[in-house]
Amino acid sequence: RPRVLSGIQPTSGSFHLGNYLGAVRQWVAQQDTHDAFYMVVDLHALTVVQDPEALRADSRVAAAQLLAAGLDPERCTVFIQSHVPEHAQLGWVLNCLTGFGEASRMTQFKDKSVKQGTDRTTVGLFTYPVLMAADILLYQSDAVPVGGDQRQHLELTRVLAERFNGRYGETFKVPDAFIVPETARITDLQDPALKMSKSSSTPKGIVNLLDEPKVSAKKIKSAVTDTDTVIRYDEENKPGVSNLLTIYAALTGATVADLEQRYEGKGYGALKTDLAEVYTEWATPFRDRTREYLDDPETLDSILAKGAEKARAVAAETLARVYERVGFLPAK
Ligand code: AQP
Repeated sequence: RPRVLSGIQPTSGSFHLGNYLGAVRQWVAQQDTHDAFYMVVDLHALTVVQDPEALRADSRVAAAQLLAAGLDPERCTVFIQSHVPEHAQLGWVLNCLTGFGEASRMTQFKDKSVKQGTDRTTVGLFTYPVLMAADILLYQSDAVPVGGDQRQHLELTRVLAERFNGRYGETFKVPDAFIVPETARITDLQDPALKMSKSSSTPKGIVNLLDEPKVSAKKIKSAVTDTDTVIRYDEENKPGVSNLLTIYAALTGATVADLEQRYEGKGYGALKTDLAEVYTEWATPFRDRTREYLDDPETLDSILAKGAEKARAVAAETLARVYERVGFLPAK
């Protein structure tokens, strides 16, 4: 079975609809076709200021949401990144293989650092993509299911894998990004030119999966569309409507063409009302299941402990090979 690995940050508690449709939904599908490793990336979360207690709590909330979304610890490995120290250890080795200019060209870093200002931007945020490369390469992953915003980071991962292999001999598998084009970029409900995002969306533009479904339904109903009335997929001229059609199709399994036909001659109001209902039907049991996992932290922690053990077995093997290849003296 080919192997996949991916991760999600535990920040802000709730995942948003972009995280789910762009990434987590694929993870659920791939647990039956792949040897799958999925983690809550708390080391990555630390690249911006976190309240320690909130981070600890949010890591459990993130893990509970992954399970509630359908990840089954019997069919895949779910763990917390900081439980596997090899991530940070390989991250260091790869930092020493990455050019400063190369890291400076990462657009997500550029965007975020401009927004925050250099004084508030950490070196951790700068090396985030290198740690992400370590995450992926440790598991000899064949594919990495992510949203479109991670494409450039995946390209860096491939470059670093090839560079290491070229310098020290074949060590890492060179992974491919797995990006589903239809849901690669779920956009902000209020500004469809932007991606739906924890750090830049306004509260009205983002659908947080753990919010009261009523609150999210209201946001969907007041999503920005356009002055036309035709329900048609056209990313360029009708980005708001196209985003709603994408979400609707992804949540129901209908095709966008089906939906265009179903809503022919109907107004945006009908589409939004129906989508609000579809979303509510999906989100209500999702929230309930998340709460159930959170109500039983012992079971949750034991799932995560088993996941970390399985992950570590693979990660330790890769790291040992890397340490030997780069010339570290083995500890006796
Ligand atoms: N809008 C999106 N559409 C499709 N996929 C998305 N992802 C994020 N936003 C969208 C994908 O979700 C996965 C987890 O992402 P993350 O842990 O990196 O979460 P994040 O980056 O903190 O989420 P945000 O909202 O994008 O945060 P900020 O604003 O901080 O950058 C990834 O696979 C990602 O591609």
